[in-house]
Amino acid sequence: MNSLMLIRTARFSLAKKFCGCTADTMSWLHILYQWTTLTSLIENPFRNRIVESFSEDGMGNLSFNEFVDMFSVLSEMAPRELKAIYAFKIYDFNVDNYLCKEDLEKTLNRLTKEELTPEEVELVCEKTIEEADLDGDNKLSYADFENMISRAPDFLSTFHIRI
Ligand SMILES: [Ca+2]
Ligand SMILES: [Ca+2]
Repeated sequence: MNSLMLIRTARFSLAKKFCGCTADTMSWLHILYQWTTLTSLIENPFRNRIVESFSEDGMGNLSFNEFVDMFSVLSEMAPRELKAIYAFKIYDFNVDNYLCKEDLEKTLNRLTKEELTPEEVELVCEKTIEEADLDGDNKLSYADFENMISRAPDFLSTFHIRI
C-alpha cells in the first residue's frame, strides 16, 4: 500500500468515526464535540502547536480538509516520513524551517512537562545540536533532524493517536 492509499484509508476511518457522516453533512459543532472527546490529543503537550502547524494561517484555524489532514498524519497508519515532516514543523516554534536551540528548549520542556531544570534543558539541547548538526551551522535543518530521528525509532510515537 503506498502513502497516498494509507492516507485515504485513514480518512475513511476518520469519516466512519464521525458516525458515517460525509464531509458535506458534518457540522462544525459535531466536529468540535468529537475533537474534544479525543483525549489523546487533548493530553498531548504539543496540542496547540499541532493544530497551528496544520492550519494554513498558522493560528490554529483549521478548515475541514486541514482537520482531516491532521488526523491522517496523527493516525498510526500514516507513513513515518510524513510524521517526521510534521514533527519538524511542530517543533519549529518560530517557523524559520530550522530547529535552533530555543526551539529545542521549548520542545524539551513540553516533552518533559518542565521537570528538568533550565540548566539541564540547556545542556540536553546543546548536546542534541552537537550530535545532530551535520553541516555545522549550529541549528538543525530537516536533513539533520531526519538523520537524528532515524537513530531513535520511538521518537515519533508522540505523534500517534487512535482514530
Ligand atoms: Ca525554528
Ligand atoms: Ca545544521
